[in-house]
Amino acid sequence: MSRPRLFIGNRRFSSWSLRAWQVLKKSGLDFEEVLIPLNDVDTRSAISAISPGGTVPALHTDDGVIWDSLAICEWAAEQVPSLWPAAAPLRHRARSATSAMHAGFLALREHCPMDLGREPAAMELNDATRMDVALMQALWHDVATPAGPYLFGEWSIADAFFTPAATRFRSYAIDLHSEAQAYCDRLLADEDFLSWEAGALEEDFPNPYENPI
Ligand SMILES: N[C@@H](CCC(=O)N[C@@H](CS)C(=O)NCC(=O)O)C(=O)O
Repeated sequence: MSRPRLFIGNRRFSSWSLRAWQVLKKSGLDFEEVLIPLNDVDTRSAISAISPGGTVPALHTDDGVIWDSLAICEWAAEQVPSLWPAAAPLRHRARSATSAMHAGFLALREHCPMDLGREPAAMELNDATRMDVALMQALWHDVATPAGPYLFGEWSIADAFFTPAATRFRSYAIDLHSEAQAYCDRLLADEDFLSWEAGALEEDFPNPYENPI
């Protein structure tokens, strides 16, 4: 079996790539990573050549291509089931919370894009974004297992899905309840996240929000 290849976007901006990459790291599975710079004149053709969905992350395995972050995480969990909580009720909650993040919180995602190079600074939030911030904190409060330390006990795919949100709350200096802030601090102290972030800060690609193509 050849090494799976994970195609990712810029570490600084590609929140979907971060999720899949962090889960593959936690899985302990061997993989190779290939970075495709976003917001480049060649980006579209480069991504289309490796991803039927036209997006990164995309994972190439001997069995074919998986081109969605959650599908890549599920591929990893097929081999390393501990990426989801072992107890069925927790696992069901973890999958539900993960799907909520994968499919929702659009205002927060659009209005506060992940930018690991941004100096934390507050900005005016619109109503929809403020609602997303409140809803996410309520979701965490409702689903979290008190045992901790992560949302569902041990670190799981759900925590990978919320890590980019934690970076947004920090980058845009968004006030959180103390419980939510403590959870974000834990996510941002994760060693794999810190390694991704260090790589992001070394990147020298144009900022797509300042120089859109
Ligand atoms: N639902 C997809 C979303 C992936 C996505 O939107 N990726 C962005 C980068 S973060 C992308 O590839 N954009 C294409 C482009 O910038 O041309 C997933 O979960 O993987």
